[in-house]
Amino acid sequence: MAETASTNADLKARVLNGGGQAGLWLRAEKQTGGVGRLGRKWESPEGNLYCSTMIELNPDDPAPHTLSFVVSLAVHEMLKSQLMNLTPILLKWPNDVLVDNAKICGILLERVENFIVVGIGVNVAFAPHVDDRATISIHAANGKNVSDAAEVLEYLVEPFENWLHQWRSKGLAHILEHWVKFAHPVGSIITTSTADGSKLSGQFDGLKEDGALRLRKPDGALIEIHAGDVEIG
Ligand code: BT5
Repeated sequence: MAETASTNADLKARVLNGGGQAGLWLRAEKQTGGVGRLGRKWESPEGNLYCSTMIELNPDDPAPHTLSFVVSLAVHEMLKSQLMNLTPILLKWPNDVLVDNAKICGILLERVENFIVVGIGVNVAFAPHVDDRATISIHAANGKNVSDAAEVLEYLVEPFENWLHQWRSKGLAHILEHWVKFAHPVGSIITTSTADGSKLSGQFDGLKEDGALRLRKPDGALIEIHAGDVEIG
């Protein structure tokens, strides 16, 4: 579609109206009300990828919030093809994909009934300026031979379906094993902030088997973080 407020909002409404359909993708050329986590804004000018899909949960699936690792791995694979392996791509807990330490993609998971609506924004042509972090686009990172947003989605769907299948058939441990290979290394200094505004710094100590982040504080104490944001350094 040409324009919408938010592709996630559209698919959530669709589920609520009884139109939930696993595997359906929706893409908009631009969004007038793009959203991030915790009510934050997702800058959505024309030229970038804004898309959402639906996953219908099965009783045997791993915990739904761990789909953030599935989506990050799929975006990582798509970006590798777009950036021709020239530029470092880093996965940052829980759902960020960084290129040259700048944010190139945002992932939003929202549950409605028995569906998870997965929203993915990728900066293709433009890196919008935001106050609180560095941003980058595929175009800025690559320079030439850049796909347009519709093509980028084509490069994303197959890895997404593939990692989703592995999440279901091989389990979360398998997904996390791959995720950590592309993430900030164990021992990296990180600062976590949680929704109540509290911050903690220490060393990244890997992931727990449920996907929680382990943070080693300077006094040696090990803390588990289940939700929040991470800054590297
Ligand atoms: C996210 O939230 O990163 C999830 C963004 C999901 C966007 C997709 S687009 C398709 C679908 N429809 C929607 O309405 N949403 C989804 P969070 O981790 O909370 O990060 C939000 C923060 O990223 C903002 O506070 C800014 O600092 C930064 N930001 C906003 N727009 C950006 C952009 N285009 N590129 C890079 N960073 C951005």
